[in-house]
Amino acid sequence: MSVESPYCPMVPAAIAFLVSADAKDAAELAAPLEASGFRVRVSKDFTQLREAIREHTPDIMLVHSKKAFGAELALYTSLKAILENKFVPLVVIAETCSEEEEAMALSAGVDEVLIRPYHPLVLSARLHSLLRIKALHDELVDANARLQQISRVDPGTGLYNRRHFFERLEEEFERVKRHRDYLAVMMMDVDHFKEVNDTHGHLFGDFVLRRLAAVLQNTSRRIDIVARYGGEEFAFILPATTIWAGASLAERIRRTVADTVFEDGEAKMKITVSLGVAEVQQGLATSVDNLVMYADKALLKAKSLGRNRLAVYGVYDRKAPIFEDDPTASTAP
Ligand code: GH3
Ligand code: MG
Ligand code: MG
Repeated sequence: MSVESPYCPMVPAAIAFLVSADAKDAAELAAPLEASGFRVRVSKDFTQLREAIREHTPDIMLVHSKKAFGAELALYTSLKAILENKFVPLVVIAETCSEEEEAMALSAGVDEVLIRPYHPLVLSARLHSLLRIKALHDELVDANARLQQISRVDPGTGLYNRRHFFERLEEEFERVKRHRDYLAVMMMDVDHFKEVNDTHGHLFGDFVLRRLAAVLQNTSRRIDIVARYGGEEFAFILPATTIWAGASLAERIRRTVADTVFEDGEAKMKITVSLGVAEVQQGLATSVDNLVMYADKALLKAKSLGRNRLAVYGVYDRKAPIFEDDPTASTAP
């Protein structure tokens, strides 16, 4: 039995978990729910209910309470807590209930208290009203997740954007300050990218950047954060990475990019990249901006030394001479 209206639509797949200690009561309570479109799964106590929730999240939960609420209040609160940020309406079906008990149940996290006997139409309408609120809540959670994703991602390449890069770098920087771990940052710039656009057009340029992003993602490790810093510049956060490990990753990326043929069916070309690496302890960076600036300085060095190479800030490397402003200069080999 149910009322159908724009405000009270049938929800064919709505799943209701019902807790009732007594099989006869459970059957009586389940019948009108099933008649108004719910698929009902019965548990005989809270332990069984929790097991059922672990297997599957219901759309609504109903608890049949035969006595004064008392001890059950804490169970209601803990039930809502295990569902974390999901909103699953919790309805108590009471045989008797004082106004005080009703208020306490609602304060404990219960969303609706229904006192028997009730008309099946009222039961159906109340439950559908809760499902309406749930649908709005779920839409909001989805929309927030989508917005959060959009706000982090560069649409041209699918990589993280500059804003997310700095957010994550701040987090990593705080972490290494506490644990005295290593943290490297790598900046990368495509060499003579203007020529790519000038020779094959901007659309091919865009294609190259997209493909390049995929190459960078595949070449770096899962824990690394790869971001588009802007234009044809990319930035990497390399957690738990010494300057030497960072340099070796930079060299792997340099070689992989140089070996890749960028081909979209019409045009075809190769590109090279220059990279600069800096590491917190090595460069004695005191802030995130500092660290990025050091990696940038190293990148400029790589550019000025002829491109298609890497440079590291603060230490010797095969292709990167030590910088004048390097605080470790006197101890380097
Ligand atoms: P260098 O080796 O010194 O880095 O030379 P370059 O040509 O790469 O550097 P420059 O800064 O002169 O030019 C960068 C070019 O990158 C110019 C700009 O139009 C192009 N560019 C930046 N973002 C995009 C993009 O999203 N799509 C395309 N197609 N081109 C872009
Ligand atoms: Mg550039
Ligand atoms: Mg460039």
